Amino acid sequence: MCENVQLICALCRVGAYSLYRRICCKGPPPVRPNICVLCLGLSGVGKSSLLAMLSGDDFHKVEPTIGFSIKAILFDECILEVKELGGSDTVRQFWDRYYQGMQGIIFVINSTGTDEELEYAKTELRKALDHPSIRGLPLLVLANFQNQPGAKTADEISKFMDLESETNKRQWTIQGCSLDDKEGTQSGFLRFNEFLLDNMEKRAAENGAGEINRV
Ligand SMILES: Nc1nc2c(ncn2[C@@H]2O[C@H](COP(=O)(O)OP(=O)(O)OP(=O)(O)O)[C@@H](O)[C@H]2O)c(=O)[nH]1
Ligand SMILES: [Mg+2]
Repeated sequence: MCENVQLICALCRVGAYSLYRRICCKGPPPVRPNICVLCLGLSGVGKSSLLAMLSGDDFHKVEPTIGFSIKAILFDECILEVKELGGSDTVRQFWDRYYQGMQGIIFVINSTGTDEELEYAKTELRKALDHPSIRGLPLLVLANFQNQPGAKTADEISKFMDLESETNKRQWTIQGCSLDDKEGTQSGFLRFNEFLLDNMEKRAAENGAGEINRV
């Protein structure tokens, strides 16, 4: 009789402990991968403003970027460490010094630009994409200034930039965006993040490294 009571008490203790573990001890959430990406584009196309908007900073106060600036943007699935390079002529000639070790590339375009300005942007984009350190990296093109009259759509920009020719070389996506459209801008990043994580997994498998944490 006494033994039965002891057994029941022991079972109750195990049950209570399991319940306590289930409710209170879920353990820390899995660590999100930290991914380093570059943000390029001609001067004044809105790189700093969009990055400030996404990280919740005041985007009305941005100054032209001298050299480079780094911003961490938190998403559910990863943390993007974005290195923005200034787009002025003097900084642009040194862009390629920053390519080493990057895991993805964001290219911002002013969709209201003239054909001449867009040709210029296309030449700079091509130059970057053809660089050996950038080869194969996922690409996000942001067709910014969609809140301005006369802006070309993301489809029109995609055709102009001949992005289709990248399809066999890397995963890419284009997103129309503006400072008035945080949600739309974020949706482009969510697709981009998936590509970045795919690419990380692919590279980890090639190098025989362990799995990455995918939340
Ligand atoms: N109307 C409108 N203005 C924008 C938009 N995005 C950026 N701007 C404005 O464009 C100007 C230049 O923006 P920046 O973010 O400094 O541009 P940037 O590409 O970082 O320029 P650099 O750092 O010089 O290479 C700022 O006055 C922004 O407020 C947009 O979507 N719509
Ligand atoms: Mg800037």
